[in-house]
Amino acid sequence: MKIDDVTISRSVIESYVEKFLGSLEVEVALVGAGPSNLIAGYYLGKAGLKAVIFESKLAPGGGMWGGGMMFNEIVVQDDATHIVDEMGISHRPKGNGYYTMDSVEATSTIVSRCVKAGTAILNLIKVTDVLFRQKAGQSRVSGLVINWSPVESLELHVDPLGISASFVVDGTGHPAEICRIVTRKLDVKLNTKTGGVVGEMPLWAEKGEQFTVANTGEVFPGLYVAGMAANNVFGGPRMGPIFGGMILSGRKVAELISQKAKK
Ligand code: 48F
Repeated sequence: MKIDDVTISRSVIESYVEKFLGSLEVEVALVGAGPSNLIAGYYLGKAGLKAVIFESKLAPGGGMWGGGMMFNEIVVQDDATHIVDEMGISHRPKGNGYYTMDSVEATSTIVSRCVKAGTAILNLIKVTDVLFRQKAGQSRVSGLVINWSPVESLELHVDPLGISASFVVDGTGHPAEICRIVTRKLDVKLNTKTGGVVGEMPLWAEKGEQFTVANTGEVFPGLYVAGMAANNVFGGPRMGPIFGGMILSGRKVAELISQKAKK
């Protein structure tokens, strides 16, 4: 077979543009391809919702690849092993309901399952702002403002593009970037005890794991939080290299949005 460079280029550009155009008007736009949003993307795709994840870095997976202090193993507890089994990730019992997973196998598997379920991941795109509109007399987050990550990191003066979404999920992890943007730019209150981003507490795995799942949900009309962002926004502790909470949070946000989308 004769290989033609221009055909390779055209194929890449056409397929990417098709994927990108398909992401301009979605039911769910998820910010950050960490474990919570990847699991959410998998369940949203399975439920038949049109969803897309924007990830600012080259590799999706967030803080899951590196295990604990670069020992590339992570822990999952009994509560979440049914989801890990559904994904097809191997795990080894460590006693008392704890299991370890190879973090590379776990991360690559959830990335793959998310995309194969129909949720596209657009990497190297940074979300820099939200669309904010009135709908039925109510202010709501109704989309995202995006730009190529290198444009942002090089501080190039290039205008971004907007995409529309019925639901936005802040899954940006520790920084909770989207909630911070909303509180910084708009005169609105989040559904938290202070009305703003309360701030993350020090490490306490047991409390942090429960807190993540309990506080996953809508924080402002149209804006949801999942994973570590939920702990930061609502003022819960971090948890270190245990991932059951992230996994359950991802599934919960997908369920909440799927139920609302049906209405
Ligand atoms: O931090 P991250 O892995 O989010 P998570 O799903 O999981 C947290 C755990 O990894 C770990 C933990 C568990 O014990 O505490 O930290 O809550 O992934 C967040 C992703 O969001 C991307 C970022 O590059 C990372 O991959 N991200 C952050 N800000 C933006 C963004 C942005 N403005 N636009 C696009 N992507």
